Amino acid sequence: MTENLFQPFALNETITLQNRILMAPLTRCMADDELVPTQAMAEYYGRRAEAGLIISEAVLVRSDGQGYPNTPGLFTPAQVDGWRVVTDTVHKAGGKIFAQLWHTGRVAHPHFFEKSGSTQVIAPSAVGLEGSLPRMRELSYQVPKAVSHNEIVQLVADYTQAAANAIDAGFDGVEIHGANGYLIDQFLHHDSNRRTDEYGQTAENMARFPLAVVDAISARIGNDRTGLRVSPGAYVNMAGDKRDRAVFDYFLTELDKRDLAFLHIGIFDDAMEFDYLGGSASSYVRSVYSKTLVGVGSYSAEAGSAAIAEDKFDLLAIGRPFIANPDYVARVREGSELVEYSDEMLTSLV
Ligand code: FNR
Ligand code: 8K6
Repeated sequence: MTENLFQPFALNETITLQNRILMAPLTRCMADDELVPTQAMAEYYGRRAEAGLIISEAVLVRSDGQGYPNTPGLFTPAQVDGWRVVTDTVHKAGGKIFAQLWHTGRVAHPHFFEKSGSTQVIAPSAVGLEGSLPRMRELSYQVPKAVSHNEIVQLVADYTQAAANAIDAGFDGVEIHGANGYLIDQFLHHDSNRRTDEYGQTAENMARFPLAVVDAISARIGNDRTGLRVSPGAYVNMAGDKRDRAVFDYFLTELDKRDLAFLHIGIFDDAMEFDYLGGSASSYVRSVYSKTLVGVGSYSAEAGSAAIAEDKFDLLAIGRPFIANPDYVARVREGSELVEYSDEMLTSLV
């Protein structure tokens, strides 16, 4: 039983989705060396246009946000032109697509961006990640530089310009990547935010930069075209801290006043429970946030449909199964069998 997934869903007066299935953002590391999306990427997204909404793979708002090879950007004219081919292809196939706007903060590495002239990794505080980069084992994470107030103002401007570039490139909107331990999330957790100025220590201060990004982008492109992904439960690139709960209680209450297109949970498995949240990330967010919520994380179509029927969230995002099945939506609608995902599928764009 998955019928409710095939009901249209109005995000707001501007955007109505043809069904409740989102393609989750999936980094594929397949842009060219100038971080421009390719024709193969356009075709890959075009094949998935039956999703109610595609969220693009994470897209860099500026060069020093890069922490993985060949992740696309939205900060040069060539990148904007490349994305226009992608959005045209998706629109011609009847779909909708948002760009996920990304800066990795302390997860960045100069190996990827030193040719831009900068070698500095930035973050809220000078607290590095342990260990080495995935599949780049000779590189270890650096201790970042704590950003100054002026650098924070510049970051807000760069996120906002990237959002305007996304609209210019034909995207239907943007999802701000506030999840998974990257820059925005680094402000929201005590593990990575040790600041003593107006961006640290209290819930209001720790939410200041994330809310500034949300508000500046909403003012530039419209709150109806702005979504946000969050990870209140620390599970990747981050250590949890029970004090984080108060930060998210405040942040989510503020977001509730803003009428964004949607809020989206950032998690790999929604069965994961966090003691300081009193349960799963989605159940916690649902209890504090009253507007449109996207659930995700190791869901089958059947389990996601049941969760929607039980009002645990409103829309279902699907990640790995969408890599394995370009025609995921049609297969679910027709009840045909799915190809099982495996990590080897990450080496090519099918
Ligand atoms: C991801 N995920 C992810 N999340 C995100 O916010 N931005 C991204 O660019 C990526 N990239 C990415 C790449 C790959 C290869 C995987 C497997 C995952 C997380 C993804 O959006 C989703 O939350 C998880 O995959 C859980 O959903 P599924 O796969 O269980 O349906
Ligand atoms: C947002 C960027 C992510 C970048 C890259 C990708 C890769 C990963 C892939 C694999 C899959 C695994 C699943 C399990 C994850 C658990 C997280 C703690």
